[in-house]
Amino acid sequence: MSTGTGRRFPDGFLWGSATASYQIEGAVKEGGRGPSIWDTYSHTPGKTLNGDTGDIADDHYHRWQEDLGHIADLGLHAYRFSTAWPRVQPGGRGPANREGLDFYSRLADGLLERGVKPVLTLYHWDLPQDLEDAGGWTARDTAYRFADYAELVARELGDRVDLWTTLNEPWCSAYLGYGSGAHAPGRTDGAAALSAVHHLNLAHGLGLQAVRSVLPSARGSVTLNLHVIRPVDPSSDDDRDAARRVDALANRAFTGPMLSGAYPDDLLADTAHVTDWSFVRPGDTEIARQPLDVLGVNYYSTGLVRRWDGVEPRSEADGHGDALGSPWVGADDVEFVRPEGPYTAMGWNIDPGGLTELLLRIHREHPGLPMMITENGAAFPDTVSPGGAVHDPLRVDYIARHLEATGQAIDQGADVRGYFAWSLLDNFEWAFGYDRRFGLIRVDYETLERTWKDSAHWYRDVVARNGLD
Ligand code: IFM
Repeated sequence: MSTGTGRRFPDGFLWGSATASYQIEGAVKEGGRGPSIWDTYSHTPGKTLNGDTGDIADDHYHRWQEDLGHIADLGLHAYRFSTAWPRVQPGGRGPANREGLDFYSRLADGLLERGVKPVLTLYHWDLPQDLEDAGGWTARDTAYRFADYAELVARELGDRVDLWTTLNEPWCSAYLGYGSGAHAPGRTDGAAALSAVHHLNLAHGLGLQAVRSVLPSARGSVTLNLHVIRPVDPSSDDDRDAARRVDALANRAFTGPMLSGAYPDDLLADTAHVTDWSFVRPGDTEIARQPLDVLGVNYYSTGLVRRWDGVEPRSEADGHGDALGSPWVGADDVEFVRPEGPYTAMGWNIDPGGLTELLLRIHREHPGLPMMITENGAAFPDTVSPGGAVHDPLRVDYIARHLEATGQAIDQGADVRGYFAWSLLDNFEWAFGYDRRFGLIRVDYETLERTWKDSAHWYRDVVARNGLD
């Protein structure tokens, strides 16, 4: 296990941990909350492992004060959480639900009282079901409804929020939600996925404009799960082209409009047989390109691709097919190959060097853009020892290696301002239900008792010393 590089981080480096509303709150029918696409999806037989739902989750809605205690005891500088759109606006439109806003208002106050900065994400996947019924992210109107919702939250929470993040991982919302169907709302339509990509980009721009219309000096961001994609054979033109195509879909479909104000030509050409992109209207990509104070980067693993010859069976690691559709819209001749291990319980490879590479790429392509690691962490099959402790050396090792990798990017010039461990608590891991545990703190799903894992104790020390031991 390698944790002790002695690495220290720049003064003012922001240490935090992250969660998301549907994954922890529970209380799905309380406080005037309306149904979201994840309520519908998780209650549809066969969609989640063991049929798990977020109905109770970590019961954070009732235990938020206890959870704030853990955040304070960890010594975190910041806490990244999301507001649930269907708690704030139950049907996704119209006036705010007072009880929903009050919940987040109390949370923000509680954080500030404990000296912790609230880092707020407006959308971490729980779209109000009524909006999905009207077309969801394939409907342009959803982007405008998102801006209204963003304004309601900004008016309520105002300058108590340190950093406003519009969307979390729009890649997942678009491609898993509408392409592969592995996430809510479970649609499997490539053209729909690409229109969702665009309406999410538009929503990001409109949402940030709406926040700043109320709070002109609001610090704004978006969190992307940018992919590090490598060709199986770097000397093969075909494999390099496969990597380019996946990079366009996964990364540049978002960084193009959001950071450069245009979709990349190769993305439009690669997907021309799927859609004509006529849902992009003049001026949209300028709206998507709002000044960002920070780019949120979520990183877990890397991807390996090659050109598929259409004859050999696809690798088991391939993201195409099965009962589901493909998230890789229009890239039918690209094959995903399982990278070298070791792997986490998600089956994801552990490759800290990919994080250094990613941070340096963003630094090179978008100089002057500060970044924060808004999620990084690992699921492992934790066990509780007879004395009640949870020894999770693999999680400690994973986080330590990724912190060192972050430090190496900083050494080479990347402007990385903070790190948020995913996740504060074990929680509802989407289609994997409660089976995969990412928390620094264990949640017993029978009693809802919280127990610090070794990684929580270790992370508290990292935060206190501003670096690795
Ligand atoms: O749990 C998720 C989170 O909601 C978004 N980023 C990845 C995490 C692990 O899968």
